Amino acid sequence: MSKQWFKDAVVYQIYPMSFQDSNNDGIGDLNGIIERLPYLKKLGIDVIWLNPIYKSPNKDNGYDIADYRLINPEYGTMEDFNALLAQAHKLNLKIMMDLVVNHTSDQHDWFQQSKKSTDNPYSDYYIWRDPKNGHEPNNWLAAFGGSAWTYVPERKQYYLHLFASGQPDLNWENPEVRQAVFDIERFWLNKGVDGFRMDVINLISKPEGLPDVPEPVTAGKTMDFVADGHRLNEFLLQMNEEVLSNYNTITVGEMPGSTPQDAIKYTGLDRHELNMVFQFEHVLLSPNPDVRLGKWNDQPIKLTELKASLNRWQTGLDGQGWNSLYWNNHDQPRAVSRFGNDSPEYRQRSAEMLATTLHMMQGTPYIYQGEELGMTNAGFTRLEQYEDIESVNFYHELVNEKHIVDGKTMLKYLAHMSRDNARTPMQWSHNHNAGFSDAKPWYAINDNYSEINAEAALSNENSTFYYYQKLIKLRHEYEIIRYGTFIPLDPQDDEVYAYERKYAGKTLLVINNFTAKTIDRVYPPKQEGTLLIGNYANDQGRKLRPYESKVYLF
Ligand code: TEU
Ligand code: CA
Repeated sequence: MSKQWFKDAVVYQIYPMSFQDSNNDGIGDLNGIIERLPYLKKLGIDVIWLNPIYKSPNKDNGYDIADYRLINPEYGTMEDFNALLAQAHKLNLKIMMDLVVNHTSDQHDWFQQSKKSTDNPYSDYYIWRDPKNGHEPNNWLAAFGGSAWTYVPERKQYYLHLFASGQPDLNWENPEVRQAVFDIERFWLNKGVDGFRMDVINLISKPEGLPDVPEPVTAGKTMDFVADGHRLNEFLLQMNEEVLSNYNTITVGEMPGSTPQDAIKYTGLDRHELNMVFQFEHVLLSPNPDVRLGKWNDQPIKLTELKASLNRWQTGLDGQGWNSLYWNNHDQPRAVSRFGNDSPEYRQRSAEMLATTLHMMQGTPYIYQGEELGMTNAGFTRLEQYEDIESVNFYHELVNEKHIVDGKTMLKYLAHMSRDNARTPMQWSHNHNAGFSDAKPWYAINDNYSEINAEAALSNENSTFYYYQKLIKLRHEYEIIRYGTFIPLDPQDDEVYAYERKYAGKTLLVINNFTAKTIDRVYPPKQEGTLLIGNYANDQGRKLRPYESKVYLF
């Protein structure tokens, strides 16, 4: 297994809007992040992934960029950004930017020009098509509801947007568009940023001729149909050759719908494309049985299915590609609420159990802000509490327009799956507004902040924070955790997730009880050796207590 620094790293994801407000306008900002760098250093992470901080009308919270070279004024100035980068580097922390180049905002100057006529310098920057029999050019559906096409009278044409209408897709077939993207990358890399997380990068090459999706039931089907297009490898290779290979970067491709086979193509060392994929299979395992409802459901994922999926990625990429490891991010519900048990009794143990399961795998672990405190879902019960474009649009589409589901049920689905669950402000202390801001925060703070907060965690040596700190330290210390081969144990067991890692004659045995019960398990050939980490005191051998985790080295 070849060794590169990104394989030894642990990434911490910051959603700037909700991390720390420094000037008391209720919105998190860059200076707020600077204030909290010592906290991240203490946790022990290596890389910070910043969600988009560029100028944006924020229809999709920064994933609609109006200018790639400007900082959104709400977050501060370019000077603030330079200071953040310098401070981070001083602490030996790297900064990874979010690069959103499948689409721009409709407010971007390129689009403002492009939509004016069919013959201007930017007319071919986006994907324009004539109407077909007076209608949309094909049956594709947008990820945030409705058709993926919007009509513009000036051009008498439709433009494609796989997400909201305010997020027109760039035309990567146009070589000028590719050069424009490469220039943006150089701009940030020349400033000294350490790499990019590339938003939905597997959607940039559209299928030739833009044919109909065979079964157009959901936006998800459209996305799967478009994903991993025939020119994707070529575009990524060109990007690598012309830009990335000239810098020492970390590059992560966000790739909904990709398979392990696809991932090897993008991250294989001999391929010179990307360092790692950020895949979606395990977070999409509980779709609604009614396909029209897509991801909206309130059901837990079956452990055997979860194991099968993660095991397939672990063994599939071993020695050939590289995984990102994550339970949650700004698009997913909180890990402990979805995969663990967020009741007061089991919240801490199950959060630590999930962390153990993930951090002992092969790949680069990602911690989403607040996960290290065991932060939970928001607990919203009314539509007015939601802000996310996906949640709000789908409520209206599925409840009011299509009458596929009733409002009460949809609210249950949102409480379980909405992206807003992860977007409530970071809980720093039990003080007013959880120490996030002195002003009214832009978004509701979870009621449980007086109990779950960083200050409390830091003053308790047995907190989840210090458990994460220990996991990170172990990864940095033990090559077997970073490079060991992954061997699944007992895939049929629907209560325990156990696996082994093997490296240089050593074995790591990782055991995780996913239930609230005390159960009994024996893992041959031996369950002994040194206990590297566990979330209960006094190892009881074959007896596994509720949400117990333990890791042996022998
Ligand atoms: O997400 C891509 C994506 O496909 C989804 O996770 C999507 O957000 C949705 O949750 C599917 O149900 C990326 C970003 O992470 C997300 O925040 C953006 O909204 C999206 O791309 C568009 O840029
Ligand atoms: Ca602020």
